[in-house]
Amino acid sequence: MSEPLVIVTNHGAVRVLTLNRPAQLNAFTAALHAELLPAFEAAAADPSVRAVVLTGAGRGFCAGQDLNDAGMAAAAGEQRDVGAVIERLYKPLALRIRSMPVPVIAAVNGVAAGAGASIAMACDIVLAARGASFIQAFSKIGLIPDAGGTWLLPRLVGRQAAIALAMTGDKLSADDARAMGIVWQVFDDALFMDSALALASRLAAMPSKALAETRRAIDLAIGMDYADAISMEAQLQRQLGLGHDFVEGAAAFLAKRAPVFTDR
Ligand code: T3D
Repeated sequence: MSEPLVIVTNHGAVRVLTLNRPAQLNAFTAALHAELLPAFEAAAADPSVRAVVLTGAGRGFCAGQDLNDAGMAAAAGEQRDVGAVIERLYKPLALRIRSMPVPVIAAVNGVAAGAGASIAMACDIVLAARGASFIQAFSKIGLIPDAGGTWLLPRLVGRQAAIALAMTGDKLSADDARAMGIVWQVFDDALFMDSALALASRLAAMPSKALAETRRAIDLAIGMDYADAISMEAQLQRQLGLGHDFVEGAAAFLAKRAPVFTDR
């Protein structure tokens, strides 16, 4: 039997999805997409999963689109139509990540290039091993940032830095990526996965529904004016206020005990 292209493991309530094409730095093929999206769907549907970590096997996180993958064009239905690949494979993946009912952490263990960097940035929190790097590799092969990169990058680093990174395709170290706002925290390589799992476990014990709605509210607010954002917050807060987790959180605080959150 061949190795899975996505290794799925559980660490308590944390589901870890490991891209598993280490010899190609976990570059995306149609076959990898065909395992990764269902793996996210399965995590979304499983009530025992309260946080997801996306990482890579070996020395890379993900080198973006596999430039050798003949199956990719076939899966897109049209030869050489890169746009179709984005629409049919990367867009559903990115949207699934951005609408997960639980927090998603990108544990960037090594190089994240091209669409690999975009998918990392689509996650809620990006952690990086000190030896990891980020490369907007697209310009070097005559493309623009995709898989959400044009939307995500300027929101994280600002317009000028986004354009400079995308035009030059220069490699950004983990520490520089943190300074620019792409990465939340950097950990020494030897401690990296344990540190990522520790944060994921902490988030898994928190009120999942409120965390997912926090992501949604912030994404919605970006396109709104101040007054509309406050009204949107009121609407979401009304729903959360009627949920179990708010009652439990407040009761646990007043009783000076640890809360047990279950909403999802
Ligand atoms: O249809 C579409 O095209 C959709 C478009 C999607 C958007 C994109 O993602 S476009 C961007 C695609 N990605 C790239 O252009 C990155 C290409 N890779 C690199 O520039 C370098 O590999 C890295 C900077 C990421 C890492 O460099 P380094 O020196 O650490 O490793 P390496 O030796 O270059 O790579 C190791 C192996 O992985 C090597 O294979 P080999 O020679 O040992 O058999 C290399 O060919 C392979 N590899 C790395 N990236 C890719 C890849 N093979 C296929 N596709 C890759 N993207």
